[in-house]
Amino acid sequence: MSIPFTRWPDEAAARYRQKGYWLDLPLTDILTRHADSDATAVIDGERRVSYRQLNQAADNLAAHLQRQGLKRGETALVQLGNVAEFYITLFALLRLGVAPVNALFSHQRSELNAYAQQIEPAVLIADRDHPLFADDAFLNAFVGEHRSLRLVLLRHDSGDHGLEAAIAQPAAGFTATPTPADEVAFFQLSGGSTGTPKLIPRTHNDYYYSIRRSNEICQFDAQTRYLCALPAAHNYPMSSPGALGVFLAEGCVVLANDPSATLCFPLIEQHQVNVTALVPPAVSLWLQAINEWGSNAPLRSLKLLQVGGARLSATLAARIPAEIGCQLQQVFGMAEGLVNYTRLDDSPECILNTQGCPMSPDDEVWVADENGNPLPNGEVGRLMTRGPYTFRGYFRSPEHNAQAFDDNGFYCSGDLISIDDAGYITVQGREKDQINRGGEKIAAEEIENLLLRHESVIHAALVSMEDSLLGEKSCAYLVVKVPLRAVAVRRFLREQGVAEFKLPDRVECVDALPLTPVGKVDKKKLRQWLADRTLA
Ligand code: AMP
Ligand code: DBH
Repeated sequence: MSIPFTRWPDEAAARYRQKGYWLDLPLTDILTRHADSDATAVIDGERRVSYRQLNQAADNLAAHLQRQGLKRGETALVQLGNVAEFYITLFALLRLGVAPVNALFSHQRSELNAYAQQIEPAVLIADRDHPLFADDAFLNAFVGEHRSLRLVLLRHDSGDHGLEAAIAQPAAGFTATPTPADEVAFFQLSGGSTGTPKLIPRTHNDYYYSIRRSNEICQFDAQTRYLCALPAAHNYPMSSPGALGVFLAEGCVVLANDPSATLCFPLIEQHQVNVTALVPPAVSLWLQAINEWGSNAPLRSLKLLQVGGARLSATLAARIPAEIGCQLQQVFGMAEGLVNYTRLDDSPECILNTQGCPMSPDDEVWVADENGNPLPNGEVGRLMTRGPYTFRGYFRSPEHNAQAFDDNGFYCSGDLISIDDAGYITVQGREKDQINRGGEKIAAEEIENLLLRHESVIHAALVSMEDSLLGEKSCAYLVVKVPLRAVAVRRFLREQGVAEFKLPDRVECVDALPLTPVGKVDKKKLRQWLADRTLA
């Protein structure tokens, strides 16, 4: 039994192998190659987990799951935060050949249901510390609804479901059964622009290559001490080079629950962290904290700060070397594949003003006009890409895939970019119907569909509005039967079980939504209304 997904054409796969990008090794190789190492792999609060222990823990959990009857080709729904168990679970499932969806810790009922519906998981691995799983009410309903579930393991559970207990049981005679390296290893989450959150199948071959290549560019090695303060499940802190890059290099991952300065500064100082990855709003807050404390001394060990996930202004970029005192690297990536980096030896102008260039020599990136024709360098248009680690189709989404890919397998990311003569990319805007709230992506249609469930809502449109800290926030324009206040709208959405960051920051009730000549909601005009209001 194998998980269906859109493969690369044979010709491309052969080329990627021939060039040494695809090694036909399972992702678990990242850990097993260090199975005898006593170096610290993860620092999680007071806990230090060595490579040997991490490897043993993953083996134990895999063996437990195997004894419970899980097999290669099945899927798992996982929701764990920035804890050592996240990596133990990931490697255990990869070892068994069970492909996980790693939901974000901020996700709620609505997202978990959407993922479970798509993958029909055999196992759920979650955390009692998450409000959804604090008692059994949601759990029972979820298991009742998703009949594919045969097993539940919960972190911080004292009863029958204990994840830690499963991890502690020694693995007797366990043999790994990973999926073949050119098949689905796990699913990444798309920021999305449609009603249902989309899943991205990632293979061992393509993901392992993206991690190896990232390590070369970012120069991660055994001395790397990486602070993971963004959600561990996200593609960026997982693979660019992220924690998996650190593990491959036998460095050390220090976990933080959030990127706040109060939490991160002491961790950086205590554990002599030398690299971390942030989104732009977190950079602003770090700079503010440094100015308030009057010193950047706790960050002295920091050599490199990666910033990505959302647009970084040149002004904010320039403050990083000046005020934090470390090097900046811009990262423009997507869970679908393509990742661009500024290089460590690029000129300051380039690092401050561009979002870098593709990491692989075989990333094919070009800019298309509205008709799908290529534009010359310097002109702004749609980003089109394919390559050795860029996916070829969302999981079970034929209609959406028909729109998101051209006939030659190029993925249209929905970003508007320009490429300069040196091949460096500048992100100029976005065409997809998405709000980028400080790196957290909101698919407008997903929230609009939920808003339409409200008995008073006739029409709904979610648009971005400028925000000095987050870059963008969201505003819901509603046509209603009876006036609705923002708090009531947010309460309603919370009741629909959607992640907090997706709740509209502002709500405007209007008589009618403006339409384009073809009769679609004119979101450009709505954004203009908002900008005019803010000015007034
Ligand atoms: P996701 O679909 O959640 O993986 O998000 C990927 C999207 O995040 C990209 O398509 C961009 O729209 C956005 N993004 C990521 N990094 C950057 C960056 N450095 N600058 C601007 N936008 C970015
Ligand atoms: O925003 C992203 O999805 C992202 C940003 C930087 C990403 O997936 C990545 C690097 O790998």
